[in-house]
Amino acid sequence: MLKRILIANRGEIALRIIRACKELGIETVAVYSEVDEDALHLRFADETVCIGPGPSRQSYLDIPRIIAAAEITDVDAIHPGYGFLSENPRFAQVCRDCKIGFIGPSPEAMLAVGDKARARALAVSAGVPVVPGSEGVLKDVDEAFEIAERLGYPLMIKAVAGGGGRGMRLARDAEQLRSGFAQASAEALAAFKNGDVYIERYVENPRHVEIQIFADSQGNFVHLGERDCSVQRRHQKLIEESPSPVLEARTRVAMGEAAIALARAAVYENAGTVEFLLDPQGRFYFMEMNARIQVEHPVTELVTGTDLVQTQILVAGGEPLPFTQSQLQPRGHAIECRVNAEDPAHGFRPSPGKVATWVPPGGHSVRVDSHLYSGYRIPPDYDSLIAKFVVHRPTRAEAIATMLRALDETVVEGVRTTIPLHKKILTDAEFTSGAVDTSWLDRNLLRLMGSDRKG
Ligand code: MV4
Repeated sequence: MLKRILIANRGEIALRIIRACKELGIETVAVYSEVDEDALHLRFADETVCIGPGPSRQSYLDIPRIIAAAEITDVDAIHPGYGFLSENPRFAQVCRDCKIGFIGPSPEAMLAVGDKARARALAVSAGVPVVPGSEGVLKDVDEAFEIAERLGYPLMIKAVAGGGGRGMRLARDAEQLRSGFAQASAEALAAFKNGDVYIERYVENPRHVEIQIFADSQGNFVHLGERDCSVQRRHQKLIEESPSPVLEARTRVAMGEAAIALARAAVYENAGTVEFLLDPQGRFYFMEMNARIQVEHPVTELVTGTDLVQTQILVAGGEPLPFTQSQLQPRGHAIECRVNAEDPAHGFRPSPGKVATWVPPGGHSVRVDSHLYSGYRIPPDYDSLIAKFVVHRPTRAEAIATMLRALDETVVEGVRTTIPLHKKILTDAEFTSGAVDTSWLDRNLLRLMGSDRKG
Protein backbone atom coordinates (compact mmCIF):
# COMPACT_ATOMS: atom_id res chain seq x y z
CA MET A 1 0.00 0.00 0.00
CA LEU A 2 1.30 3.43 -0.95
CA LYS A 3 1.70 5.88 1.96
CA ARG A 4 2.64 9.17 0.30
CA ILE A 5 2.00 10.39 -3.24
CA LEU A 6 3.22 13.40 -5.23
CA ILE A 7 0.73 14.85 -7.69
CA ALA A 8 2.60 16.09 -10.78
CA ASN A 9 -0.25 18.24 -12.01
CA ARG A 10 -2.46 21.25 -11.24
CA GLY A 11 -6.07 22.39 -11.57
CA GLU A 12 -9.13 20.23 -11.11
CA ILE A 13 -7.30 16.93 -11.68
CA ALA A 14 -4.82 17.70 -8.89
CA LEU A 15 -7.79 18.21 -6.54
CA ARG A 16 -9.43 15.03 -7.84
CA ILE A 17 -6.31 12.97 -7.06
CA ILE A 18 -5.78 14.54 -3.62
CA ARG A 19 -9.41 13.74 -2.72
CA ALA A 20 -8.90 10.11 -3.70
CA CYS A 21 -5.73 9.95 -1.57
CA LYS A 22 -7.45 11.46 1.47
CA GLU A 23 -10.19 8.85 1.36
CA LEU A 24 -7.53 6.12 1.21
CA GLY A 25 -5.55 7.63 4.12
CA ILE A 26 -2.61 8.48 1.84
CA GLU A 27 -0.50 11.62 2.37
CA THR A 28 -0.19 14.05 -0.53
CA VAL A 29 2.48 16.35 -1.91
CA ALA A 30 1.38 19.08 -4.30
CA VAL A 31 3.80 20.76 -6.70
CA TYR A 32 3.17 24.18 -8.19
CA SER A 33 4.63 26.82 -10.45
CA GLU A 34 5.20 30.44 -9.44
CA VAL A 35 1.94 31.56 -11.10
CA ASP A 36 0.01 28.87 -9.18
CA GLU A 37 0.80 30.20 -5.70
CA ASP A 38 -2.92 30.85 -5.12
CA ALA A 39 -4.07 27.53 -6.58
CA LEU A 40 -6.60 25.49 -4.61
CA HIS A 41 -4.70 22.20 -4.90
CA LEU A 42 -2.04 23.62 -2.55
CA ARG A 43 -4.58 24.08 0.24
CA PHE A 44 -5.78 20.49 -0.04
CA ALA A 45 -2.34 18.86 0.08
CA ASP A 46 -0.31 17.90 3.16
CA GLU A 47 2.88 19.38 1.71
CA THR A 48 3.71 21.69 -1.20
CA VAL A 49 6.83 22.24 -3.30
CA CYS A 50 7.40 25.08 -5.76
CA ILE A 51 8.99 23.61 -8.89
CA GLY A 52 9.70 26.69 -11.02
CA PRO A 53 8.36 29.49 -13.18
CA GLY A 54 4.95 29.61 -14.88
CA PRO A 55 5.85 28.20 -18.31
CA SER A 56 5.17 24.45 -18.03
CA ARG A 57 8.47 23.51 -19.72
CA GLN A 58 10.20 24.95 -16.64
CA SER A 59 7.80 23.45 -14.08
CA TYR A 60 5.07 20.85 -14.73
CA LEU A 61 6.99 19.40 -17.73
CA ASP A 62 10.45 19.52 -16.17
CA ILE A 63 11.36 15.94 -15.22
CA PRO A 64 14.42 16.71 -13.04
CA ARG A 65 12.46 19.30 -11.00
CA ILE A 66 9.56 16.89 -10.41
CA ILE A 67 11.91 14.06 -9.45
CA ALA A 68 13.82 16.40 -7.09
CA ALA A 69 10.53 17.34 -5.40
CA ALA A 70 9.65 13.65 -5.05
CA GLU A 71 13.07 12.82 -3.54
CA ILE A 72 12.98 15.75 -1.08
CA THR A 73 9.50 14.82 0.16
CA ASP A 74 10.22 11.07 0.18
CA VAL A 75 7.09 9.96 -1.66
CA ASP A 76 6.38 6.34 -2.66
CA ALA A 77 4.83 7.26 -6.00
CA ILE A 78 3.88 10.00 -8.45
CA HIS A 79 0.45 10.47 -9.99
CA PRO A 80 0.85 12.34 -13.30
CA GLY A 81 -2.85 13.18 -13.90
CA TYR A 82 -3.59 13.97 -17.56
CA GLY A 83 -1.58 16.10 -20.00
CA PHE A 84 1.91 17.27 -18.93
CA LEU A 85 4.11 14.18 -18.26
CA SER A 86 1.27 11.65 -18.07
CA GLU A 87 2.06 9.83 -21.33
CA ASN A 88 5.81 10.41 -21.43
CA PRO A 89 7.56 7.00 -21.39
CA ARG A 90 10.86 8.67 -20.53
CA PHE A 91 9.31 10.09 -17.34
CA ALA A 92 7.87 6.68 -16.40
CA GLN A 93 11.34 5.17 -16.98
CA VAL A 94 13.07 7.84 -14.85
CA CYS A 95 10.60 7.13 -12.03
CA ARG A 96 11.44 3.43 -12.26
CA ASP A 97 15.21 4.15 -12.30
CA CYS A 98 14.81 6.35 -9.20
CA LYS A 99 12.68 3.69 -7.46
CA ILE A 100 9.66 5.98 -7.34
CA GLY A 101 6.32 4.39 -8.23
CA PHE A 102 4.58 5.70 -11.34
CA ILE A 103 0.78 5.54 -11.14
CA GLY A 104 0.10 4.43 -14.67
CA PRO A 105 1.28 1.90 -17.24
CA SER A 106 4.89 0.72 -17.66
CA PRO A 107 7.18 2.70 -19.98
CA GLU A 108 7.17 -0.32 -22.31
CA ALA A 109 3.36 -0.39 -22.60
CA MET A 110 3.30 3.39 -23.01
CA LEU A 111 5.77 3.16 -25.89
CA ALA A 112 3.83 0.33 -27.52
CA VAL A 113 0.56 2.29 -27.64
CA GLY A 114 2.07 5.78 -27.98
CA ASP A 115 3.46 5.21 -31.47
CA LYS A 116 0.45 5.18 -33.79
CA ALA A 117 1.92 2.81 -36.38
CA ARG A 118 3.01 0.41 -33.62
CA ALA A 119 -0.37 0.62 -31.92
CA ARG A 120 -2.10 -0.10 -35.22
CA ALA A 121 0.10 -3.14 -35.85
CA LEU A 122 -0.57 -4.31 -32.29
CA ALA A 123 -4.32 -3.98 -32.90
CA VAL A 124 -4.06 -6.03 -36.10
CA SER A 125 -2.09 -8.73 -34.26
CA ALA A 126 -4.72 -8.78 -31.50
CA GLY A 127 -7.59 -9.17 -33.99
CA VAL A 128 -8.93 -5.68 -33.30
CA PRO A 129 -10.59 -4.02 -36.32
CA VAL A 130 -8.62 -1.15 -37.86
CA VAL A 131 -9.45 1.07 -40.82
CA PRO A 132 -8.01 -0.52 -43.99
CA GLY A 133 -4.69 1.18 -44.70
CA SER A 134 -0.96 0.90 -45.24
CA GLU A 135 0.92 -1.79 -43.29
CA GLY A 136 3.21 0.73 -41.65
CA VAL A 137 5.15 3.89 -42.34
CA LEU A 138 5.33 4.97 -46.01
CA LYS A 139 8.83 5.54 -47.38
CA ASP A 140 7.71 8.09 -49.99
CA VAL A 141 4.70 9.49 -51.85
CA ASP A 142 5.09 6.91 -54.66
CA GLU A 143 4.49 4.12 -52.17
CA ALA A 144 1.42 6.06 -51.01
CA PHE A 145 0.11 6.21 -54.62
CA GLU A 146 0.56 2.43 -55.01
CA ILE A 147 -1.37 1.64 -51.83
CA ALA A 148 -4.01 4.27 -52.66
CA GLU A 149 -4.82 2.37 -55.89
CA ARG A 150 -5.69 -0.69 -53.81
CA LEU A 151 -7.56 1.16 -51.01
CA GLY A 152 -9.45 3.70 -53.13
CA TYR A 153 -10.27 7.32 -52.19
CA PRO A 154 -11.02 9.25 -50.01
CA LEU A 155 -7.99 8.63 -47.80
CA MET A 156 -6.64 9.99 -44.54
CA ILE A 157 -2.90 10.76 -44.27
CA LYS A 158 -1.75 10.47 -40.66
CA ALA A 159 1.50 11.24 -38.87
CA VAL A 160 2.83 8.39 -36.75
CA ALA A 161 3.66 10.87 -33.99
CA GLY A 162 0.49 12.93 -34.58
CA GLY A 163 -2.05 13.99 -32.01
CA GLY A 164 -4.97 16.35 -31.64
CA GLY A 165 -5.50 16.28 -35.41
CA ARG A 166 -2.03 17.62 -36.15
CA GLY A 167 -0.17 15.98 -39.01
CA MET A 168 -3.46 14.73 -40.49
CA ARG A 169 -4.76 15.43 -44.02
CA LEU A 170 -7.78 14.30 -46.02
CA ALA A 171 -7.12 13.31 -49.65
CA ARG A 172 -10.10 12.89 -51.99
CA ASP A 173 -7.91 12.21 -55.06
CA ALA A 174 -4.31 11.58 -56.14
CA GLU A 175 -3.57 15.29 -56.43
CA GLN A 176 -4.62 15.86 -52.80
CA LEU A 177 -2.63 12.81 -51.77
CA ARG A 178 0.53 14.35 -53.25
CA SER A 179 0.07 17.73 -51.51
CA GLY A 180 -1.36 16.26 -48.31
CA PHE A 181 1.47 13.77 -47.94
CA ALA A 182 4.05 16.59 -48.02
CA GLN A 183 1.99 18.83 -45.69
CA ALA A 184 1.26 16.14 -43.11
CA SER A 185 4.89 15.04 -43.06
CA ALA A 186 6.26 18.59 -42.77
CA GLU A 187 3.75 19.48 -40.04
CA ALA A 188 4.64 16.37 -38.04
CA LEU A 189 8.37 16.94 -38.49
CA ALA A 190 8.03 20.49 -37.18
CA ALA A 191 5.71 19.59 -34.28
CA PHE A 192 7.04 16.17 -33.23
CA LYS A 193 10.50 15.92 -34.88
CA ASN A 194 9.18 12.87 -36.74
CA GLY A 195 7.80 13.19 -40.27
CA ASP A 196 6.72 9.54 -40.70
CA VAL A 197 3.21 9.13 -42.12
CA TYR A 198 0.81 6.32 -43.11
CA ILE A 199 -2.55 6.25 -44.89
CA GLU A 200 -6.00 4.86 -44.13
CA ARG A 201 -9.33 4.85 -45.91
CA TYR A 202 -11.31 7.89 -44.75
CA VAL A 203 -14.28 7.04 -42.54
CA GLU A 204 -17.07 9.53 -43.35
CA ASN A 205 -19.21 11.04 -40.55
CA PRO A 206 -17.84 8.92 -37.69
CA ARG A 207 -18.64 9.16 -34.00
CA HIS A 208 -15.88 9.09 -31.39
CA VAL A 209 -16.60 6.25 -28.97
CA GLU A 210 -13.98 5.18 -26.44
CA ILE A 211 -13.79 2.26 -24.00
CA GLN A 212 -12.41 2.65 -20.47
CA ILE A 213 -10.26 -0.32 -19.51
CA PHE A 214 -8.43 -1.26 -16.34
CA ALA A 215 -5.72 -3.85 -15.67
CA ASP A 216 -3.89 -4.91 -12.51
CA SER A 217 -0.42 -6.39 -11.98
CA GLN A 218 -1.89 -9.91 -11.68
CA GLY A 219 -3.05 -9.89 -15.29
CA ASN A 220 -6.76 -9.14 -14.68
CA PHE A 221 -8.38 -6.99 -17.38
CA VAL A 222 -11.84 -5.39 -17.34
CA HIS A 223 -13.63 -2.78 -19.39
CA LEU A 224 -16.02 -0.20 -17.93
CA GLY A 225 -18.18 0.51 -20.94
CA GLU A 226 -17.98 3.38 -23.38
CA ARG A 227 -18.00 7.15 -23.52
CA ASP A 228 -19.37 8.90 -26.57
CA CYS A 229 -17.27 12.02 -27.18
CA SER A 230 -18.60 13.05 -30.57
CA VAL A 231 -19.32 16.66 -29.56
CA GLN A 232 -15.91 18.17 -30.26
CA ARG A 233 -14.48 21.31 -31.79
CA ARG A 234 -11.10 21.04 -33.48
CA HIS A 235 -10.32 17.90 -31.47
CA GLN A 236 -11.27 19.55 -28.18
CA LYS A 237 -14.07 17.61 -26.53
CA LEU A 238 -16.92 19.66 -25.10
CA ILE A 239 -19.44 17.04 -24.01
CA GLU A 240 -19.03 13.35 -23.17
CA GLU A 241 -21.69 10.84 -22.22
CA SER A 242 -22.28 7.22 -21.35
CA PRO A 243 -23.90 5.13 -22.65
CA SER A 244 -23.54 6.26 -26.26
CA PRO A 245 -27.00 7.18 -27.55
CA VAL A 246 -26.43 5.07 -30.71
CA LEU A 247 -24.35 2.03 -29.71
CA GLU A 248 -26.15 -1.32 -30.10
CA ALA A 249 -25.76 -3.86 -27.28
CA ARG A 250 -23.81 -6.37 -29.37
CA THR A 251 -21.48 -3.65 -30.70
CA ARG A 252 -20.82 -2.55 -27.10
CA VAL A 253 -19.84 -6.10 -26.17
CA ALA A 254 -17.58 -6.45 -29.23
CA MET A 255 -15.96 -3.07 -28.61
CA GLY A 256 -15.28 -3.91 -24.94
CA GLU A 257 -13.72 -7.23 -25.91
CA ALA A 258 -11.61 -5.55 -28.61
CA ALA A 259 -10.36 -2.95 -26.11
CA ILE A 260 -9.32 -5.66 -23.66
CA ALA A 261 -7.62 -7.67 -26.44
CA LEU A 262 -5.53 -4.63 -27.35
CA ALA A 263 -4.65 -3.87 -23.71
CA ARG A 264 -3.59 -7.50 -23.18
CA ALA A 265 -1.42 -7.41 -26.30
CA ALA A 266 0.30 -4.27 -24.96
CA VAL A 267 0.83 -5.93 -21.52
CA TYR A 268 -0.98 -2.89 -20.20
CA GLU A 269 -1.41 -2.06 -16.52
CA ASN A 270 -3.59 0.52 -14.72
CA ALA A 271 -6.25 2.76 -16.33
CA GLY A 272 -6.37 3.23 -20.09
CA THR A 273 -8.75 4.27 -22.83
CA VAL A 274 -9.12 2.70 -26.25
CA GLU A 275 -10.54 5.09 -28.86
CA PHE A 276 -12.66 3.89 -31.76
CA LEU A 277 -14.33 5.49 -34.74
CA LEU A 278 -17.92 4.28 -35.12
CA ASP A 279 -19.24 4.64 -38.66
CA PRO A 280 -22.91 5.34 -39.51
CA GLN A 281 -23.41 1.62 -40.29
CA GLY A 282 -22.35 0.68 -36.76
CA ARG A 283 -18.91 -0.70 -37.70
CA PHE A 284 -16.05 0.30 -35.41
CA TYR A 285 -12.33 0.78 -35.97
CA PHE A 286 -9.45 1.16 -33.52
CA MET A 287 -7.94 4.68 -33.54
CA GLU A 288 -5.52 4.98 -30.64
CA MET A 289 -5.00 4.16 -26.99
CA ASN A 290 -4.61 6.81 -24.29
CA ALA A 291 -2.25 5.68 -21.54
CA ARG A 292 -3.62 7.93 -18.78
CA ILE A 293 -6.65 8.81 -16.68
CA GLN A 294 -8.75 11.06 -18.91
CA VAL A 295 -10.56 14.34 -18.30
CA GLU A 296 -13.92 12.62 -18.86
CA HIS A 297 -13.33 9.68 -16.46
CA PRO A 298 -16.13 10.84 -14.06
CA VAL A 299 -18.74 9.90 -16.68
CA THR A 300 -17.64 6.27 -16.32
CA GLU A 301 -17.36 6.54 -12.53
CA LEU A 302 -20.99 7.61 -12.28
CA VAL A 303 -22.50 4.90 -14.50
CA THR A 304 -20.34 2.12 -13.01
CA GLY A 305 -20.30 3.31 -9.37
CA THR A 306 -16.50 3.08 -9.22
CA ASP A 307 -13.66 5.41 -8.20
CA LEU A 308 -11.15 5.15 -11.02
CA VAL A 309 -8.47 7.31 -9.38
CA GLN A 310 -8.58 5.29 -6.14
CA THR A 311 -8.41 2.16 -8.27
CA GLN A 312 -5.33 3.54 -10.07
CA ILE A 313 -3.62 4.04 -6.72
CA LEU A 314 -4.58 0.59 -5.36
CA VAL A 315 -3.46 -1.18 -8.52
CA ALA A 316 -0.16 0.77 -8.61
CA GLY A 317 0.42 -0.46 -5.04
CA GLY A 318 0.09 -4.06 -6.23
CA GLU A 319 -3.52 -4.69 -5.14
CA PRO A 320 -5.81 -6.69 -7.41
CA LEU A 321 -8.71 -4.96 -9.18
CA PRO A 322 -11.56 -4.40 -6.68
CA PHE A 323 -14.20 -5.42 -9.27
CA THR A 324 -14.72 -8.20 -11.79
CA GLN A 325 -16.24 -7.80 -15.24
CA SER A 326 -19.58 -9.26 -14.16
CA GLN A 327 -19.76 -6.84 -11.20
CA LEU A 328 -19.57 -3.92 -13.62
CA GLN A 329 -23.13 -3.34 -14.75
CA PRO A 330 -23.56 0.25 -15.97
CA ARG A 331 -26.63 2.03 -14.58
CA GLY A 332 -28.44 5.09 -15.93
CA HIS A 333 -27.02 7.86 -18.07
CA ALA A 334 -24.17 10.28 -17.33
CA ILE A 335 -23.25 13.47 -19.18
CA GLU A 336 -20.25 15.74 -18.68
CA CYS A 337 -19.96 19.34 -19.86
CA ARG A 338 -16.48 20.83 -19.91
CA VAL A 339 -16.62 24.43 -18.77
CA ASN A 340 -13.70 26.37 -20.27
CA ALA A 341 -12.67 29.97 -19.66
CA GLU A 342 -12.99 30.72 -23.37
CA ASP A 343 -15.18 32.93 -25.52
CA PRO A 344 -17.13 30.77 -28.00
CA ALA A 345 -18.39 33.93 -29.76
CA HIS A 346 -14.80 34.87 -30.65
CA GLY A 347 -13.18 31.70 -31.90
CA PHE A 348 -12.92 30.18 -28.40
CA ARG A 349 -10.13 32.58 -27.48
CA PRO A 350 -8.91 32.00 -23.92
CA SER A 351 -10.47 34.27 -21.31
CA PRO A 352 -8.10 34.20 -18.34
CA GLY A 353 -8.22 36.66 -15.44
CA LYS A 354 -9.92 37.21 -12.13
CA VAL A 355 -13.11 35.30 -11.41
CA ALA A 356 -15.00 37.86 -9.36
CA THR A 357 -17.86 35.50 -8.54
CA TRP A 358 -18.11 31.72 -8.70
CA VAL A 359 -21.31 30.03 -7.64
CA PRO A 360 -21.14 26.40 -8.79
CA PRO A 361 -24.25 24.28 -9.30
CA GLY A 362 -25.27 21.56 -6.86
CA GLY A 363 -28.28 19.54 -5.86
CA HIS A 364 -29.46 16.06 -6.73
CA SER A 365 -27.42 14.11 -9.31
CA VAL A 366 -24.87 16.87 -9.96
CA ARG A 367 -21.09 16.46 -9.51
CA VAL A 368 -18.73 19.41 -9.97
CA ASP A 369 -14.98 18.87 -10.35
CA SER A 370 -13.38 22.31 -10.25
CA HIS A 371 -10.46 24.23 -8.77
CA LEU A 372 -12.27 27.58 -8.96
CA TYR A 373 -13.14 29.89 -6.08
CA SER A 374 -14.46 33.46 -6.01
CA GLY A 375 -11.52 35.82 -6.38
CA TYR A 376 -9.26 33.23 -8.08
CA ARG A 377 -7.14 34.56 -10.92
CA ILE A 378 -6.99 32.12 -13.84
CA PRO A 379 -3.42 32.29 -15.17
CA PRO A 380 -3.01 32.46 -18.97
CA ASP A 381 -0.25 29.83 -18.93
CA TYR A 382 -2.27 26.59 -18.96
CA ASP A 383 -5.33 25.01 -20.56
CA SER A 384 -8.63 26.74 -20.03
CA LEU A 385 -10.68 24.00 -18.33
CA ILE A 386 -12.17 25.54 -15.18
CA ALA A 387 -14.86 23.04 -14.24
CA LYS A 388 -16.50 19.78 -15.19
CA PHE A 389 -20.21 19.43 -14.55
CA VAL A 390 -21.22 15.78 -14.51
CA VAL A 391 -24.78 14.56 -14.01
CA HIS A 392 -26.15 11.05 -13.49
CA ARG A 393 -29.83 10.24 -14.00
CA PRO A 394 -31.84 7.17 -14.98
CA THR A 395 -32.36 8.27 -18.59
CA ARG A 396 -30.61 10.49 -21.15
CA ALA A 397 -33.58 12.90 -21.30
CA GLU A 398 -33.47 13.35 -17.52
CA ALA A 399 -29.68 13.79 -17.59
CA ILE A 400 -30.04 16.56 -20.18
CA ALA A 401 -32.73 18.27 -18.07
CA THR A 402 -30.56 18.09 -14.95
CA MET A 403 -27.51 19.44 -16.81
CA LEU A 404 -29.55 22.36 -18.16
CA ARG A 405 -30.72 23.12 -14.63
CA ALA A 406 -27.09 22.98 -13.39
CA LEU A 407 -25.83 25.26 -16.17
CA ASP A 408 -28.68 27.69 -15.47
CA GLU A 409 -27.95 28.11 -11.77
CA THR A 410 -24.20 28.62 -12.26
CA VAL A 411 -22.76 32.12 -11.77
CA VAL A 412 -19.36 33.00 -13.26
CA GLU A 413 -18.44 36.69 -13.25
CA GLY A 414 -15.20 38.12 -14.63
CA VAL A 415 -14.38 35.68 -17.43
CA ARG A 416 -16.21 34.33 -20.49
CA THR A 417 -17.08 30.63 -20.49
CA THR A 418 -18.46 27.89 -22.68
CA ILE A 419 -21.62 27.66 -20.52
CA PRO A 420 -23.86 29.57 -22.99
CA LEU A 421 -22.77 27.24 -25.80
CA HIS A 422 -23.49 24.17 -23.67
CA LYS A 423 -27.05 25.45 -23.12
CA LYS A 424 -27.52 25.85 -26.89
CA ILE A 425 -26.19 22.37 -27.62
CA LEU A 426 -28.27 20.65 -24.92
CA THR A 427 -31.49 22.21 -26.23
CA ASP A 428 -30.70 21.48 -29.89
CA ALA A 429 -32.98 18.93 -31.57
CA GLU A 430 -30.11 17.19 -33.37
CA PHE A 431 -28.16 16.74 -30.12
CA THR A 432 -31.18 15.61 -28.11
CA SER A 433 -32.07 13.07 -30.81
CA GLY A 434 -28.48 11.76 -30.68
CA ALA A 435 -27.81 12.60 -34.35
CA VAL A 436 -24.28 14.01 -34.08
CA ASP A 437 -20.83 13.02 -35.36
CA THR A 438 -17.31 14.32 -34.79
CA SER A 439 -17.72 17.29 -37.16
CA TRP A 440 -21.28 18.17 -36.10
CA LEU A 441 -20.23 21.00 -33.77
CA ASP A 442 -17.91 22.61 -36.34
CA ARG A 443 -20.72 22.46 -38.93
CA ASN A 444 -23.34 23.87 -36.54
CA LEU A 445 -21.42 26.36 -34.41
CA LEU A 446 -22.65 29.48 -36.22
CA ARG A 447 -26.24 28.28 -36.16
CA LEU A 448 -26.01 27.45 -32.44
CA MET A 449 -24.31 30.72 -31.44
CA GLY A 450 -26.09 32.76 -34.13
CA SER A 451 -28.93 34.16 -32.07
CA ASP A 452 -26.60 34.96 -29.19
CA ARG A 453 -23.28 36.15 -30.58
CA LYS A 454 -22.15 37.62 -27.28
CA GLY A 455 -23.02 34.50 -25.31
C1 MV4 B 1 -9.85 9.41 -38.92
C2 MV4 B 1 -11.06 9.98 -39.36
C3 MV4 B 1 -11.67 9.43 -40.47
N1 MV4 B 1 -11.08 8.38 -41.11
N2 MV4 B 1 -9.32 8.36 -39.58
C4 MV4 B 1 -8.77 12.67 -35.62
C5 MV4 B 1 -7.67 12.64 -34.59
C6 MV4 B 1 -7.24 11.23 -34.45
N3 MV4 B 1 -7.50 10.76 -33.13
C7 MV4 B 1 -8.00 10.46 -35.47
N4 MV4 B 1 -8.91 11.36 -36.13
C8 MV4 B 1 -9.67 10.93 -37.18
N5 MV4 B 1 -9.21 9.87 -37.86
C9 MV4 B 1 -9.94 7.88 -40.66
N6 MV4 B 1 -9.37 6.85 -41.31
C10 MV4 B 1 -11.58 11.06 -38.65
C11 MV4 B 1 -10.88 11.56 -37.57
C12 MV4 B 1 -11.46 12.69 -36.90
C13 MV4 B 1 -11.87 12.62 -35.57
C14 MV4 B 1 -11.71 11.47 -34.82
C15 MV4 B 1 -12.11 11.43 -33.52
C16 MV4 B 1 -12.68 12.55 -32.94
C17 MV4 B 1 -12.84 13.69 -33.67
C18 MV4 B 1 -12.44 13.75 -34.98
C19 MV4 B 1 -12.61 14.93 -35.70
C20 MV4 B 1 -12.22 14.98 -36.99
C21 MV4 B 1 -11.62 13.87 -37.60
